Amino acid sequence: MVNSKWKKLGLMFVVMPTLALAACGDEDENAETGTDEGSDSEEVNYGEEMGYKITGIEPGSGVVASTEASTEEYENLEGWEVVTSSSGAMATALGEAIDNEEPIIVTGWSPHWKFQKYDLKYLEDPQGIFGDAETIKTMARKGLEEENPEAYKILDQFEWTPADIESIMLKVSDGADIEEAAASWIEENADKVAEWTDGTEQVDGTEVELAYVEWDTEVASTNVVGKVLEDQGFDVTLTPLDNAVMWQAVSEGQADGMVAAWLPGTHATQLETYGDDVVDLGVNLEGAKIGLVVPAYMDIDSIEDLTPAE
Ligand code: PBE
Repeated sequence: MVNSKWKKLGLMFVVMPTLALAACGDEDENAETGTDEGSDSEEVNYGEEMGYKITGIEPGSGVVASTEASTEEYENLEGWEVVTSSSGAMATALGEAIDNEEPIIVTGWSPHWKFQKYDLKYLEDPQGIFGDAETIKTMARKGLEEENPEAYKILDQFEWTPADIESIMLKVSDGADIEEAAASWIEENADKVAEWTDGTEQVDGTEVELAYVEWDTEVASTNVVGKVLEDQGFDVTLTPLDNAVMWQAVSEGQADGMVAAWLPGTHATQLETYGDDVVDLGVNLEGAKIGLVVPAYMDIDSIEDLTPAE
């Protein structure tokens, strides 16, 4: 599979190298050391320890937008900041914080391998800013059904479960190559894949282009679908883009489709902007969720347990 020609859009990710700051906080005034403030009390001020920063991911992500909204809506998050970077940088910061048993709040989502690797919890969200259960949906460009019916049908029939996608994400987080992990999942799940290709014929090099964002979930799903298409004889291009640009690309027909639409909440803004110009092929995964995620050792349960910045 080829990676794209779209660099000209200039909208690919800029991965900011500032990740570590979010995790460690620039002020290293560990409450545990208890130097200034007699902090042997259980009342640890996590906010202060974290510099009132939430470790975000890509700026265009729905979960970052919701987190920014939460800092406006929750009075107790007054003065908090969402530091954006990339999904990879967030995962690194989370791992480092856990190694050091430091507090950290990340913009999280499920399915995700982090829940299999670490003991984590979602903070309760009494105001419902992060929504409830999410699904992941597939969107195709208008005209694909007529112009490339085999690809359209495979995209339409693609669906799987959190356990399926997590098994791939976990391997990749342990260092496996995504193309190899996708290929071996496909081999081990031939029955499921046969349902996706059911009723379609092999093609001979027909081009198909899928847009995606480099979130772990979408890296896994897009590579699997891409490989299935390739095995059916397609000439596949996978194009990593910013979230809004992914939607735009499908709506304008520059990409044939994507399997990365998080709804009803996470990408509601993008659906509103581009929804009339894409074809909704339905849910490909049930049981997704977004929210603020912390290590289980942190002694808070709700967003409302955090305190305003001083
Ligand atoms: N995510 C993963 C995306 C959707 C997929 C939750 C990081 C987002 O927030 O837009």
